[in-house]
Amino acid sequence: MPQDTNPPTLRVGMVGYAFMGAAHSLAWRTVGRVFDPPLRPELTALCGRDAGAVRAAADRLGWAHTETDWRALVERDDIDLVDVCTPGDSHARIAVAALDAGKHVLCEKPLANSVEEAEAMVAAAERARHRGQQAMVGFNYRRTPALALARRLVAQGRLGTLRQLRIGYLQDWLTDPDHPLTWRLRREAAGSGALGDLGAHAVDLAQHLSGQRVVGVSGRTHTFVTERPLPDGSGATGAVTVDDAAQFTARLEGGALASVEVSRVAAGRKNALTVELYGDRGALTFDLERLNELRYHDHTLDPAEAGFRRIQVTEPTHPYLEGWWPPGHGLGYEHTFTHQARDLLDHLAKGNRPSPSFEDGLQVQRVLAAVEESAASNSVHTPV
Ligand code: SOE
Repeated sequence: MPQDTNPPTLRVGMVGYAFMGAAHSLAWRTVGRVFDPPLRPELTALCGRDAGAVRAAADRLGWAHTETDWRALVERDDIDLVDVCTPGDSHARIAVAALDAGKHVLCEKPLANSVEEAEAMVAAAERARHRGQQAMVGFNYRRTPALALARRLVAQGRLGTLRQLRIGYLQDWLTDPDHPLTWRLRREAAGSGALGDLGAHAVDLAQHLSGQRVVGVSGRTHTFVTERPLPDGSGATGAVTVDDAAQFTARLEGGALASVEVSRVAAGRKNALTVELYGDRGALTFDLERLNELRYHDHTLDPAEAGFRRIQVTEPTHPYLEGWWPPGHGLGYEHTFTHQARDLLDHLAKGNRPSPSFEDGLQVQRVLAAVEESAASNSVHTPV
């Protein structure tokens, strides 16, 4: 629980206030009430294009000032960190300008819409680091306590040599062909579909949990609904230019094999992120729909007694749990963002490079681009 001291402040400016903006706002407000961060975030200014809407969002989410132009936000003298929660097509512009203006940056995932944009962001982060500013990309699921525990167990060798990873991230909000053609369905705004949005989490988790980079992929993407109604209600339709679903296999540098499946058309699956890790000494499984649990199998035990057991990840000795509730009371999706804020504040206070860095975000982008290339080359072998 927080101590009664007054740490220095970190004045935050945020661009975007929809789903992710709301999640980040709650995190910035909560982090100092639960943990004891070395910097105290101040919700200084919120930016959005519509003056009335951004003011209403600022009042609701607790921001002091508003801006309608992100350029004005990044130039403000009373901002230390810019939090980028906009669609992917503006990440690079805003993050590079903010870093060049001497601000720290937190940027939502995926880092960018292309490898080129991500490279420019890494170059800006490198320049900024020499001046003392840091950049981090927001892969929030790393901060789910059960997945942080999974990483700890893998690093301790409890699974032995990792052989196979299976990661699924399935949603169903695009199952209905009448779902409108919003920005997430347009390549120029979103970069890609389920692959970039959900596959980015899967790739980051595969690499983060295993401690190994992806070195080769073979993939397939598909758009099941190719035309959707325009969001203006006119009745006209437009072309969907991103994938609805993607599947790929990958080889990791340590020799493990991974298979990844992502979808926005998996009827009945709302936000089903599942992770399975298999090594020669044990295995772990996780399901975001039961996010306070991790299942662990110790393969070194007598087979007569071995088997998956459920670890309830709510002990104060589990990652991030020391600040929260007594054992068994459980956390949710939004807490991952609070943990992200806590870790970032720690890194900033120590002057460390935060993790995941923009370099990590670029690596994920390269893997996603390789999957798209593989899918486009469509090397299909027909059974004869
Ligand atoms: C939408 O598919 C979305 O909000 C993603 O953009 C998030 O990263 C994921 O956490 C939940 O689903």
